Amino acid sequence: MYDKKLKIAIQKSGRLSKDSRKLLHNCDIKVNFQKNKLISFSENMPIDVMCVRDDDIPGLVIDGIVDLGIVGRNVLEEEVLKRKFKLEKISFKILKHLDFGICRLSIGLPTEKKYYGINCLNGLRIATSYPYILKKYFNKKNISFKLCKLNGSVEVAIRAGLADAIFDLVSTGEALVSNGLKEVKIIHNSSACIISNDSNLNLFKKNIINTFISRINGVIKARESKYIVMHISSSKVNSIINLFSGCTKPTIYKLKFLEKDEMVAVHIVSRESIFWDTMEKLKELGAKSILILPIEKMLE
Ligand code: PRT
Ligand code: ZN
Repeated sequence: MYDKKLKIAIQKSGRLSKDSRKLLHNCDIKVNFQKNKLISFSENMPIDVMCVRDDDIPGLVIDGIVDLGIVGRNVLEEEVLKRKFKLEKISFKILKHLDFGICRLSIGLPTEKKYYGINCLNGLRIATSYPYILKKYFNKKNISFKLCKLNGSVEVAIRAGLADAIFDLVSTGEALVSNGLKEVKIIHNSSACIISNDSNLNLFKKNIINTFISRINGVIKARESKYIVMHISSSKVNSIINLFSGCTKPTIYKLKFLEKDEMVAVHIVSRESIFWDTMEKLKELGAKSILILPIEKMLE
């Protein structure tokens, strides 16, 4: 049967779920999420959203059960390595790296334990939920270790006498510190990404995906950009533009209430956040009525 609905898998509840839903919302994909329902339908696009555990998302995409998935690269990499180890066929594509779910997989040791390089971990028992990523890295470095596979509470494994070291996700590092641990080596950097099973897509679905990705690009660009409005003497316009690297061509309006010095209104889209020191430099150049505004959407 010709499948006319795109299926997207996102995390049901957890660290990626709020941002994944927000991303769909910002791309104007309206979904009426209902508690405890596996599948929710979009009201305005031919899209179904499947809410599942994050660990299931790579497999659902690779096996072609859904077309797209939003998942952390850590979970994706672990599933891919596991399937490669079992000599299974893997087909998927990372369509877009996203700017949320940012974290890293690191080795943690008790604070008092001395660390003098990766070789000092040789032969230790290491607790982790990510054995395949750990094994890949240690094999490359020719280091052996004993595995303690845990699906949660990894940071208490040392205190519980289960392991000598841990290999776990770190974001701020507070969880490590509060468990008497220190981060000694980052092995894998991660953030959320969108993956697709491109071997399974008809033209109709490909078109919806292209629209979705183009909207995501617009959302991300808009989030990183600022709209700046100010009044300034026309002789200072070039100095102003030089302050904003990567800004698009400014729009300049002549102001009617002219005095000796010709004043203009300058509108600029800056690709970067604007800090107070830039505002102060603008003021030093004589700019008045400076406004920095957020941009909601951008399509170029
Ligand atoms: O139920 P389900 O299986 O779907 O969820 P889960 O419990 O397996 O995952 P969840 O929701 O905890 O995390 C989902 C994804 O978010 C992870 O796979 C990562 O891609 C990403 N992510 C980003 C993180 C963190 N930051 C993070 N800090 N995942 C986990 N943590 C843990 C960390 O290990 C520590 O225990 O959060 C705790 C606090 O971290 P610190 O360093 O900020 O103190
Ligand atoms: Zn999980």
